[in-house]
Amino acid sequence: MKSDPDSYESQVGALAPANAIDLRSDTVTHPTPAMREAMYRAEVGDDVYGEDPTINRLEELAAEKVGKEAALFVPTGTMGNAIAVLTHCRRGDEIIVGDRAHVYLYEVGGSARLNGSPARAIPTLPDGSLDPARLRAAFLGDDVHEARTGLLCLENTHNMCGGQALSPEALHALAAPAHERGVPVHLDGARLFNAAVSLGVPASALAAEVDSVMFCLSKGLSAPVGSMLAGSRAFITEARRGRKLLGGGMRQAGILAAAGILALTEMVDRLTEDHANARRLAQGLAEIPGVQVAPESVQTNILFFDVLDDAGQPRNEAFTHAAAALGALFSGGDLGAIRAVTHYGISDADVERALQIARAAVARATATATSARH
Ligand code: TLP
Repeated sequence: MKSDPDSYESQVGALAPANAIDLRSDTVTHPTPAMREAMYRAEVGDDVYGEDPTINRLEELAAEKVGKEAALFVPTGTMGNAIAVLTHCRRGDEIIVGDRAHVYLYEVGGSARLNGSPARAIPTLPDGSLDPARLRAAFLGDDVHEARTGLLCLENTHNMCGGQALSPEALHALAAPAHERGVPVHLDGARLFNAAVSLGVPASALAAEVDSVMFCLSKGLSAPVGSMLAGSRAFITEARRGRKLLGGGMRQAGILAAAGILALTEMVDRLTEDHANARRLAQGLAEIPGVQVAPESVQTNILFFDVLDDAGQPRNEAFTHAAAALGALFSGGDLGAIRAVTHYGISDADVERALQIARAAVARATATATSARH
């Protein structure tokens, strides 16, 4: 999951031929030709003064899409989530989060480092929701020995749970215990529009039960940079201060916002193609002996699978290296499974080629294991 040059994903990328099919993440998408054109023509101003007309337009559009009063353009999803913690919590308040959440696993412990807010991690269930009993027991604050709970963080779609989408009803069930105790709820909706398209509901229905939501314009929506944080007007006014604190006030960033506007207006409906490709990929993988995958559980653009040799031993790393050398890049998840993510730029034909490569890579990975045992 890391992006430093020594990381597993980067090493896998370095192994690959130049025209490799890159299924490591939807973060690898490039801007569309229309985005490049809009970026070239974008009107700009100093956004720290609130004077960039393109950013102002994007912020209004984003707020409207998720049914909130206001929104803020931020450089990354990680910064959007960090600002949510800074804005909702007093220093030292705990946050409740799932133990497989991106906020917990892959954001450098930001809540603790930036706000002195420890994470109380409770079990993430396979559908991306949280164990209800553990959630109810996790709220603190009545006892003088305890820190106060400042925030509940949810994730939709859930990355490490294979892109599972939480419905409005599921979100309601998770948010209600927090709201009963006066605790705000933040949604890491990096892939909120994948969830919305998959469930056939507007994104605003998925944000209705939460006090703030972050979603990414990059990833599946293909903007080169940028995420949005949305909430009440008062929340966003304070969040603007948090963004400045973290160094995220970007001045003439309307050049980036121009691509973000197209991400929201032109790139949402086509996510169904990515979802169909992920499903097809999973079905094809299921036909390869030695691959363990559950195609019926694929809801959006992320899937996980394992490669086992004939003794039932995992060969995931050997598979990923073999596939990279043959021209298909995969990444990994928190529990060691192989991750594939479909996105803009991956065609039906790429899926078929990736399946051919996967078949050959399984043979190589499992043959190495067999010969190593003899
Ligand atoms: N996810 C990346 C990696 O960091 C793992 C990926 O390849 O999937 N929330 C969720 C649910 C995410 O998946 C990500 C990125 C983020 C937040 C952070 O977004 P950025 O990369 O813009 O900081």
